[in-house]
Amino acid sequence: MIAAAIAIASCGSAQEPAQTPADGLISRLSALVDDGKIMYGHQDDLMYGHSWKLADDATEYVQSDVYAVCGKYPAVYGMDLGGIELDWPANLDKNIFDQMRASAVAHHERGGIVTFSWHPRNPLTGGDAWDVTSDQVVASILPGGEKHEYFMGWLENAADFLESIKTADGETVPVIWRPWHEHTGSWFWWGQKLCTTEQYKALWQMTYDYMVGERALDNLVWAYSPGAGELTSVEVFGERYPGDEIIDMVGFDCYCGTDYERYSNSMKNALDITKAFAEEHGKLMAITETGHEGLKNPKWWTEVLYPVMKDYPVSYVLTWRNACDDNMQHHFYAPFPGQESAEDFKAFAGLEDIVML
Ligand code: BMA
Repeated sequence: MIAAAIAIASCGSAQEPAQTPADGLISRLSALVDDGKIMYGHQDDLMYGHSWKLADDATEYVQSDVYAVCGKYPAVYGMDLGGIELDWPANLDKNIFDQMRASAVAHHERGGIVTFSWHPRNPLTGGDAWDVTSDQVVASILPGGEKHEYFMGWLENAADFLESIKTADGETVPVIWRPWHEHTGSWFWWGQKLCTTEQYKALWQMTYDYMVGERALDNLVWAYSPGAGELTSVEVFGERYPGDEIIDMVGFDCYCGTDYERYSNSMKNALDITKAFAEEHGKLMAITETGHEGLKNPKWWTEVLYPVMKDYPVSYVLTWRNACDDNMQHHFYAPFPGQESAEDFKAFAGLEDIVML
């Protein structure tokens, strides 16, 4: 357990305002970074794995490919809200929202940290998050746009869900909330070529004003994460940054192909830029998404990933999901028993500065 290492900072004195769940999480994250620790995270870890899927009626969240390999859970558990906007019972990757909520609580109660991204569908065309056929989508949902009222209903659904993640005692679970990610690329409808800098920033402001201003959600740690491929400078990193009043954590998404040297270079570049920006703005930093699809290098964890990140003050590194669908058996980013990088992952998870649960 990491409970001792990431114990929640004690509450303020009687005169000070009570600490919000988000403040408590920021304190935990900062303490870990100060201690030189990096948490390992895995997307959808408790929902399914390479060859299993949680039963629809399951109420316990104990199965995990990562646990099966090393006997420990990831410290950070990522999930995605895609589909919540349309009242779907399950998200875009078939995870039942009620089970996502319950597993987030279970993970929190084990001492872990939860993060949510969001791949909402396209509110203008009706397509998915990757539908970039129109560059008017962000414009259409901002105040005054034809889809504004409609989209506010989507934000309401997302806020309802994030607010509803509570323990049996009624304690709201803090989460790292990471909407509008990889916006430096142009593959999502909120991407670089699909809206102007002002529109992108206005989208964040509208999201924040609604969730924090209007709904008073106090459990969100707000994360900003461009795609690493486009990060040529600290200025590019900050170009569409929504502002210090909104953002608590900065990071980036960076994937590894079969050219490991190329990956190391782009990670180093993104880490240097993110670190400089984080220090300048006094923010936490993380590797919000990474991974090597199919883990074809048996030493990927200790010889590729770890060396490049170990000397940076990153609070966590999250690898993407282990898809279980028959046609997506190649799409995995954490090992499972027997996978060729499993032994190496065990060694990685056992390193002194890597935090697991
Ligand atoms: C992508 C892929 C997709 C998935 C999406 C949202 O990177 O894994 O299969 O639907 O993330 O989780």
